[in-house]
Amino acid sequence: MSVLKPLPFTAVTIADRFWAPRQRTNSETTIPHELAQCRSTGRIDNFAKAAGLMAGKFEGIFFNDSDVHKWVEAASYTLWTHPHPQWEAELDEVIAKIAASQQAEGYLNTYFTLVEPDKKWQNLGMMHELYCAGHLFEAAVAHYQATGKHTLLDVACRFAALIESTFGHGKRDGLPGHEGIELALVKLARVTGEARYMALAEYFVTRRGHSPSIFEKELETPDLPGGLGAYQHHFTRDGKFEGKYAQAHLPIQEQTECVGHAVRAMYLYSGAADIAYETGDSSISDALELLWRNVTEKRLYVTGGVGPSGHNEGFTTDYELPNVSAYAETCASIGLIFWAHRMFLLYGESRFVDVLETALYNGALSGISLDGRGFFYQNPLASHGGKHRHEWFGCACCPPNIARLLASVGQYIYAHGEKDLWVNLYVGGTAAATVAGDVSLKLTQETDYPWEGDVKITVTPETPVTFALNLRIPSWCDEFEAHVNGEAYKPHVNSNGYLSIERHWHTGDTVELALAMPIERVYAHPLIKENLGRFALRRGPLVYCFEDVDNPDGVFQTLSLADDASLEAAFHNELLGGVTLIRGAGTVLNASDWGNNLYLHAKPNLKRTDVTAIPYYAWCNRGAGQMAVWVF
Ligand code: FUB
Ligand code: ZN
Repeated sequence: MSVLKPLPFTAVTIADRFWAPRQRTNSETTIPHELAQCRSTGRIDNFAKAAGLMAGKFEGIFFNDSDVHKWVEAASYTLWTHPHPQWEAELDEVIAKIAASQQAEGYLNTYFTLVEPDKKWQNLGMMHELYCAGHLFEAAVAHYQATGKHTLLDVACRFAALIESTFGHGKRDGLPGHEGIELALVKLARVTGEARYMALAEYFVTRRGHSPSIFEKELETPDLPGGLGAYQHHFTRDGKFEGKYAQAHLPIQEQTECVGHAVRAMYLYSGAADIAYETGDSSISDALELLWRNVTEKRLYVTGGVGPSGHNEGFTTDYELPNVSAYAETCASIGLIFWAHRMFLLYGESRFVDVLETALYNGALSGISLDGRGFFYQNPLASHGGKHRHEWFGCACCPPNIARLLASVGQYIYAHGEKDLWVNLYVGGTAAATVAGDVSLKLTQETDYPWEGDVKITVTPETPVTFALNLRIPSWCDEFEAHVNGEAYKPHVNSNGYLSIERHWHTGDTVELALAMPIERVYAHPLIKENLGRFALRRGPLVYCFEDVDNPDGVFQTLSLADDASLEAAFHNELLGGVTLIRGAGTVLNASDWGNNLYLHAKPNLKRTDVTAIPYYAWCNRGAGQMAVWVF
């Protein structure tokens, strides 16, 4: 097992034509838009009310604080990438209200402060106090890293100290019903050096799933805040407490299948990977490997979406991956990115980044519109036309989650070990790193990824230095060439999936990597029933889809491409913010062939038509229409 570290977002700048414009839109449109939504829905006022700064009742859902915390996290990263004095002042103002709402003992949750002050920590299974705390901690760490200010970090530490003195071995037995605090405590521990936060994270990860069940016991509490109804998902149909919904059915070391609510699961596995990383506990990493195999071999959408069912917002059974009804929550794909990143840091293997990349460019990115103010909660793989993007949601976990992901995407590009450097994502820009112990180095990436697979990397160490530059060869890439300082480099991909170039590097040394990016047809396992006889198109990291607006001929659902149809990829600057379209000849059924007949007795003719596919992430940006990832 290797122990790698990511280059933080503060060490990376992005300058390309894919991510840089998205980060700019995030900064100029999404961040202000989301703040306005948090304001108009009473989310910010809830803090002012809890602080006694204004009169009034709590507004909204009991975990609305978490949306503000995620917004603070996103805005903090954005201040680093796009400094903006006005936004810094607005952020400071929001943080001041959050801080003012903190109770004397350190407690911070506006719902309980305003609505049920005597019932704190009583319904951990459903009422999200620890989940909201986790998002607060993540926001505080990001704010501190981006601005150097302690304003929110101090608040987070006071609350973390209270939670730490309340829960744990020899203290009160308690667990979050919605995970997230585990990975947040790890971040807080790393930035503050406080070992007790790490120990608490470990307790939350490892106590889960042991009997007696904390959640089952909690049900005996008379007059539970939030009521019993909220617990419904924890029970089987015959009324037995089960715990799968919140991954509390088995200790993490014994879990082999991804179950229950998908966002909860992704956050738990991320926190567990952090603990395995910190402690070296192989019983946890071995279980995570089994869980990883379960999700990637049996429960993952081709887009990197997870959790097909709206019923539990989560997992069902192996191979059940419906298209139109796919839930595939934006937050779940984001959670998968968190988990995949941590698995890479644990194992140093590119297979984890392959999944990270797929979720990033597809299932997560589809969650936000091109103009930065329209969101998806669910990310289906087909639509009959009724699916719209929304400016906000009553339960608004996804919009600020995608904002914080976009603002911090720099942290997923590079990693370093004690000596060497890893390039995981191909994104134009620069990175500052230290290699071979203590040699500072600048690295510049030039690329038009994801549209083209050519990448040029220039290495600028402060003094000549020997180390290995590990370039990820994506699993979708069957052919590539590499040149070092213009000379062909013998391509040898190591068993971890990297082209490892170990040499004595001098200022200005270059590596050119040419990843072949053909259009590929992807076929689903036959047990994924809806996709039988169908295929999806993929080019490089991008999964494609068809929209009826580009394919208006005939019955959209019958769109088909011949086996030998030649497909062409070409970049169109004028469309959808600039995208590579895939075009080719196909066929479609013509409804008009039926005339006034309900049934025909002769096999209908297929009509020849030109077919156009767009990147999946870009769908539903021209109004709601029909869409399909899988076609015949
Ligand atoms: O419960 C908090 C968040 O709201 C979950 O992660 C989402 O699935 C949504 O239910
Ligand atoms: Zn969400």
